[in-house]
Amino acid sequence: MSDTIFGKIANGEVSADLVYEDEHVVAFRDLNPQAPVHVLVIPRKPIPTLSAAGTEDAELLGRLMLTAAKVAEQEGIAEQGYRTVINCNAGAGQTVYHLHLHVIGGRPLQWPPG
Ligand code: IU
Repeated sequence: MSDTIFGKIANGEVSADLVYEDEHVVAFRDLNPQAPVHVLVIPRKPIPTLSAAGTEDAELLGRLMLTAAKVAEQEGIAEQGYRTVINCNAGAGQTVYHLHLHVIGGRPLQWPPG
């Protein structure tokens, strides 16, 4: 259940700068922020990566998205605009194998991303 650092954050074994939590998800500030606001939203359930999620996770995936929007409101970046990103597997830059949604904002964002 807690074999990655994010699993340990989810179960409270490792501390993080939490901005939101409920029984399903936890949101905390990224330790190496890429923008003035950079929050990671994770499920408490240790799904390793997006492609490992199943139809049984549909509601949980929806909760991740809705939490991202809630965090953006809370952080004051909703109106200006923000980006949500899921890096899936190594080729996309995933480094921690506990599903996480990046919420990035507070500065102008370029498209396409690198
Ligand atoms: P990625 O999508 O797997 O590349 O993102 C992992 C993120 O987790 C990355 O932005 C790291 O800065 C961040 N992070 C963290 O906030 N705290 C940690 O203990 C570790 C990584 I390890």
